[in-house]
Amino acid sequence: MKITFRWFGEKDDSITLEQIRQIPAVTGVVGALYDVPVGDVWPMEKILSLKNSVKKEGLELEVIESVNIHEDIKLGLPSRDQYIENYRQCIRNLGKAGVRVICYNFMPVFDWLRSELAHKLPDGSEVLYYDHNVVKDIDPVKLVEDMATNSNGFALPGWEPERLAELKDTLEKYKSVDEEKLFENLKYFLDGIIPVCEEADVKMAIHPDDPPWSLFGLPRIVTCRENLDRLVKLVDSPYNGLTLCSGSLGANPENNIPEIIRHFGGMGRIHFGHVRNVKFIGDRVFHETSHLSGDGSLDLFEIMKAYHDINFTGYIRPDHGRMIWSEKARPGYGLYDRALGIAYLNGLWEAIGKMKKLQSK
Ligand SMILES: [Mn+2]
Repeated sequence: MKITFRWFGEKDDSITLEQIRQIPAVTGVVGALYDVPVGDVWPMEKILSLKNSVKKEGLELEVIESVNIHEDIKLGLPSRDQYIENYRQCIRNLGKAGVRVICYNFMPVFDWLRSELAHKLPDGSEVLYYDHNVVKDIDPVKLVEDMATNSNGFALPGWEPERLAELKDTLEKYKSVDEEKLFENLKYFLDGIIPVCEEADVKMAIHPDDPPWSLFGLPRIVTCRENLDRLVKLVDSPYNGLTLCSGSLGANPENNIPEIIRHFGGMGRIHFGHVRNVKFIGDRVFHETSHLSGDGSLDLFEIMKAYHDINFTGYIRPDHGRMIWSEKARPGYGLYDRALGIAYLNGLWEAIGKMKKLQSK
């Protein structure tokens, strides 16, 4: 496995490349261009400039998270063909720059969602928290309106209050898109891009929906093993693969993460692993934790052992961490707890490998 660390760029991240480089075993950064509007082609010179700044610090830029999908593609509007064409060019440009994996998601309208961004745990650390009882009765338009006053701590990437009119219009358009239609639209997108991925040697890795269930009546399809099975068959190519996010899929206790890793990893369809832990509090109520198995509901030893058993050679990154030691950073993306997470994953990996050697003697 190759260990990477997500970085939001010089302007948007409190963490420096030098700090990332000093975390044991990290060889690469997971980056993105944040100033290119969704749907546009990523310009070659901007990609190369990002790559060069990462390279200068002795790190690789082989994974992009994310190249976001324009809403018209998810909705299946006629305008999608132009956006798919742009995406194809984007893949070619990234491939030329040495990028091997693109992480993306296919969640309608909203990206990940939490009901609290800084929930205090007894030890004083702060974590992301989700309570479906809070979320289920909220009108999404009101939710974005409320963000203006910042009264409830929600963060909805990409839905700033000034885009409210657009949001109402988009929600209206989704009334005719159910799960079946969304699968169809995903297939249309994949049919358009996977041949280019094969030429450019860039693997697509879809990120599960977070949380893995429907919100605000909008369809969500990247939620469980059964749907992932359907997804990898939409286009039967190794370039149509997965970002296996243990914390997103794992928010539903019915998803057996080690088993899912063995299944899809055995098929060669996992290209990127996000590893983190969550703690179940109740039905569709959970919070994030440190990576340690004992702190959450997922067994990180079993997860790392599953990766080891499939001889995983793809990319891994620690996912969200807690906010600790008075660090000020974007929620989930502080330096300290993610670095602790990596140290722990390194320890598990080394121990699993050495135990296997001992047992084979
Ligand atoms: Mn993730």
